[in-house]
Amino acid sequence: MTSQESAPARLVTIERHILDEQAKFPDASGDLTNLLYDLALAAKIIAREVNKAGLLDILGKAGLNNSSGDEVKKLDVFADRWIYRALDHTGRVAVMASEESEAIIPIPEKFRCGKYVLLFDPLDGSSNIDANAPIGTIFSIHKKISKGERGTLQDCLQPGHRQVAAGYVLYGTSTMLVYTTGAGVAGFTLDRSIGEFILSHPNIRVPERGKIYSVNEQNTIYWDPRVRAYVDWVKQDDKATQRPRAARYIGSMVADVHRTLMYGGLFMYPGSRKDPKGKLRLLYEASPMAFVMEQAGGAAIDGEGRILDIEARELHQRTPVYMGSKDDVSEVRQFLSGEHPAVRELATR
Ligand code: AFP
Repeated sequence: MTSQESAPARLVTIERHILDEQAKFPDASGDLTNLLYDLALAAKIIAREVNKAGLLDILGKAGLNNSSGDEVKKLDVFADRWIYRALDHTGRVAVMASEESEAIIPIPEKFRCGKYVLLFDPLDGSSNIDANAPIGTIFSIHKKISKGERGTLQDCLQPGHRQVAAGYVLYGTSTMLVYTTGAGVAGFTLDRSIGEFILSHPNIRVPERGKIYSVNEQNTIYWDPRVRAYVDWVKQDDKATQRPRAARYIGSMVADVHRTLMYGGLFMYPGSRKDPKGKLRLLYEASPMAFVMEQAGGAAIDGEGRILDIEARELHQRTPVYMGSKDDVSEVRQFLSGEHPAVRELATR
């Protein structure tokens, strides 16, 4: 076999893929394409730091708290700054918002504003950093809707179904970037030797039914009895409904949702007596991941309706999350609404 014969049919870099996608829209200015490039570049820089985190004295607490009161580690700060620096001067973004900042992040006056709005969680799952467990970056892109030149809070508080693109970067055994622009989901793996994200998972589809449930069961005592009933039910033995299901929980949303995309199943972070809206943030976590999940053929709800239809009232709003395989989401929805026979039984006991 010659070396030409053994070479893969076509090596597609993320740049090539984004450009090919743009070509489907003859009126596209290229701004979104370039914005996604910029994010991919920031992701490579963050991946580099995440990878040498154990070697450098970058680990450890920065002595700050983010606006949601969580502990901030140095790598969060690093990731936050790099995403900002990759985008602030490009003329493509009108305003940004980060999970790490209390208020919106304006574009400096000296730079031109563009037509896009970027919301991001720079380093999600950061409590896993010291354990070398997977962490991720999540991003959500909207079009600016306010009238003036510079973006406003109104631009950031749009419902998820108006996103023009969303995705995440998973810093795990390898670094992957997964994104959607509303026409399916594609995944790219970073080839460190050439510094390029290469298309490794074209057209990702989540299985319609999964065998895994993923939730922090420490919160069981605070859950609504219907959530408890569902989690008890998935552990029972019944071949016909593919039970018992396996439990998997990393505690890093990007990693838990990525596994759910690959293998199917249900990832959930329910509301509870302690935290009625759960823990996850609508704009930085739930909404972009819901867009990806739906585009891969799955579903994402807050227990009642689509996460993508939730009206955002504040930047750091939280929402309960149930996302994954369509059948699994519809099953948990039946439990939560009280329609499932197993819950009706519970009510008559
Ligand atoms: P950290 O960034 O503080 O580690 O939080 C991660 C996260 O926001 C999300 O990625 C996880 O799914 C969720 O919190 C885990 O929360 P619990 O630790 O309460 O299970």
